[in-house]
Amino acid sequence: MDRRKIILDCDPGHDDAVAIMMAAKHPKLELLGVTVVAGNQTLEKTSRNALNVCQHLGIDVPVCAGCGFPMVRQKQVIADDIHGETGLDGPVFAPLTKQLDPRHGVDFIIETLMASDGDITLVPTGPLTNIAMAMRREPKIVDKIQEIVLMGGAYQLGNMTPAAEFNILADAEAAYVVFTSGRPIVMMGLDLTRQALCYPEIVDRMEKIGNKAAHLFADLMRFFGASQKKVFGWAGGPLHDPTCIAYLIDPTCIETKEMYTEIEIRSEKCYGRTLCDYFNTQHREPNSKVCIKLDQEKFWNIVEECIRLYN
Ligand SMILES: [Ca+2]
Repeated sequence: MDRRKIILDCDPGHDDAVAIMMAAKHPKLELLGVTVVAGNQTLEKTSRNALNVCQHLGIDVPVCAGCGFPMVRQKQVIADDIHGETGLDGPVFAPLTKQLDPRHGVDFIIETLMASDGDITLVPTGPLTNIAMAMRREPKIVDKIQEIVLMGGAYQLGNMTPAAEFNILADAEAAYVVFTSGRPIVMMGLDLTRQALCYPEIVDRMEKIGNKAAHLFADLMRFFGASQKKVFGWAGGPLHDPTCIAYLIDPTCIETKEMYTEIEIRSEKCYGRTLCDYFNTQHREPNSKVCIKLDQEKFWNIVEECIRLYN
């Protein structure tokens, strides 16, 4: 069986950390590298978090720091209310010895795609700055991208503003570049990821597996669940980013609908909205598969399967 080659571009982040955990060992996937972007916290912190997760779980792939600032907007939005001061509050890690790969994340994406046969899927689970910058710096990469499976946006309600989801709001211009690139996009928006609520009984179920990944999952999710309760009033935290990995492992766990999706970058109040044309009112060729429904039983089984792959 061919393993699907992926580059995970992330901003860890609790749910990003679980996405790294799931992507690294599954026999259906080949994780070529992790590129990091500012998002849930500053680039310095998200890079450190990515290294900590890889070191802790023995994941031996290059980790490359990318962009620390959005393409156009002046201010980096972070999510310290959800992810804490470090961006990955909760677990305690051993002193860090794993180092960043010397390549810039954008260069890593360009070099890896250019050397490929067009068989690499990009999996962005943070703001889209690195992906958009790579597309602008070397437009020849665009045709080399097999598919972009991303977490971001919403066809219904936002989480940072009534209109916008965090990853898209944090760098809407970058999202605009990606959604107008012409490459196939699968969008895990909040409508989908809010169906992946990690309730305490799920945390207990995974923790019982008893290996280092299971304990890390539990430490991450207990902190994350508590923040989600404080901010949104939910009893479980939505495991946003891992839905991308679950989809890559078994696409039948998620129902999608083809839509034309545009990114709003000019409005003051709706900046960062993903305008998904659910009813095809504009009669445009769809540019995205927007995810609608999660098979929760399958999803949690995939998460469990991934955790069990560790010693
Ligand atoms: Ca993320």
